Amino acid sequence: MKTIITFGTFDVFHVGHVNILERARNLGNKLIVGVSSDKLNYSKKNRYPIYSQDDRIRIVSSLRFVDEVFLEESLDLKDLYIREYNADTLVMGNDWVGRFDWVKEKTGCEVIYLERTPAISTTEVIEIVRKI
Ligand code: C2G
Repeated sequence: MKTIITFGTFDVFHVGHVNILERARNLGNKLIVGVSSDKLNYSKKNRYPIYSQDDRIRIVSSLRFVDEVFLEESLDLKDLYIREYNADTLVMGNDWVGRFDWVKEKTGCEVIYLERTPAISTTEVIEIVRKI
C-alpha cells in the first residue's frame, strides 16, 4: 500500500488540476489531498479565492482518483500532515521545486515535483474572464 499526499488551492478548478491529481494517484494506491484554506490563500496571494474552501473541498472530494481530502491551514505543517496520514510520497507541481525538500529530511517521505500542465492557470482564467 503506497499513500500519496498533495496540496493545492484548486480555485476555479481546471484541467491542470485534474492532470496533477490523476498523475499523483497513479504513483500509488491512495491519494490524500490538502486543500489550502481561504486564510492560507489570503496570506500567500493577498486575496481570497473565488470559490470558498468548503466548495473547493467539495469539488476535489468528488473526483474518482481522490480518496481523502482535508483542510491545509499552513504551508509549513507538511511534516505533521504527512505523519497524520502516513503518506509515503509528497507530490507537488514543479512551480514548487526545492521548496519542500526539507520534508524528506524531516519525515523520510519521498518528495516528487511533477511538471505543470502548460498554458493554464487560475490567474490566467481570471484575467480572461475579467476582459470579457
Ligand atoms: N498545477 C499544474 N498545472 C497547472 C496549474 C497547477 O500542475 N497548469 C498544479 C500546481 O503545481 C499544484 C496544484 O496544481 O501542485 C494546485 O495548484 P494551485 O491550486 O495553484 O495550488 P497552489 O496555490 O500552488 O497551492 O501547500 C502548497 C499549496 O497549497 C499549493
